[in-house]
Amino acid sequence: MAYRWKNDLTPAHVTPKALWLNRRQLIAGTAGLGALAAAGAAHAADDLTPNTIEEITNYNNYYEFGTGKTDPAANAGAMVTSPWSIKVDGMVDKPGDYSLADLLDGLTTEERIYRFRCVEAWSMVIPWNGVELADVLNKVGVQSGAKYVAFETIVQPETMPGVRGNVIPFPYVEGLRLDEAMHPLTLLATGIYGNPIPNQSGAPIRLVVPWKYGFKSIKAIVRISLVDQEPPTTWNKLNAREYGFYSNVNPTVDHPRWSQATERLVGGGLFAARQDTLMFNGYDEVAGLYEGMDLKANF
Ligand SMILES: Nc1nc2c(c(=O)[nH]1)N[C@H]1C(S)=C(S)[C@@H](COP(=O)(O)O)O[C@H]1N2
Ligand SMILES: [Mo]
Repeated sequence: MAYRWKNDLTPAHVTPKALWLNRRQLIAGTAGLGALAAAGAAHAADDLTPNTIEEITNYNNYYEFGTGKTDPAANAGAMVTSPWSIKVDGMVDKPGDYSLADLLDGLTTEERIYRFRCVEAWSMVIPWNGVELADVLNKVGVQSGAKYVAFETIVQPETMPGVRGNVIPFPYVEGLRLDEAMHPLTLLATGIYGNPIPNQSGAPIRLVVPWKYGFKSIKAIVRISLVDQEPPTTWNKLNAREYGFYSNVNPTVDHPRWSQATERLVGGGLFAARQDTLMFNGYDEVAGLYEGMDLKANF
């Protein structure tokens, strides 16, 4: 594993022991002791204490289930997440309708403890389990003309009150530039705290792009398309002035209606000070993806 996990893996002492063992087993079982040693050596100085599962699953944005922060927890229980099929199409060698198991077969599931920063200026720390999106893309074979990856969420009106209420246009869609999608920080998450990802958090599979605002991390993915044009994205279509395609976390580019310089850590307590928001949410290793780009114009 050549990649350095700056800011991502916490020391064992902040990870509950059962999860730590679980991670060791996952790593040892799939990639051997070399990977285990690399992961151990990569423990960064930055101690991220994950939010509790209660915090992570009771303060959500998931407009298919309503616009309130507790609507997803209240309403997502009836969502049908099995069987699950993902259409892979566009500029790929092996297009098709994959079952979730087939798409992930043979790939390494890892634990990644990431900061999560919503554009609304709240944040959490979430211990995801998932595979690198790059592994999935390499498996289906990206063709040379592809420049972007487009994603689509399931539309399940029977179980989704927000879809029936038409609160925003559905399906929810998102997209990444191909190099962003291939970056090793970019995950397709299938779990949190070592358990299958809860419905309100994006079951059975959702994107996690830790250096971008949370709305890029699309939930309940049923379609992944390799395309050569920048794909439409839900919040950009709704309000292009407020939500750009890139949406990299950037404390120097304010939202038109609020500052992005600081954030409120969910679960930090009533009297906790706001914390400074970091460029790229602290994931400086992605800076090279944007070299030469004006990040104020391409916000
Ligand atoms: N399909 C879908 N994906 C979505 C959303 C949504 O409304 N629908 N909300 C986004 C927003 S704004 C955020 S901040 C994150 C929230 O993820 P969380 O609820 O797991 O914290 O999901 C993103 N993915
Ligand atoms: Mo968000």
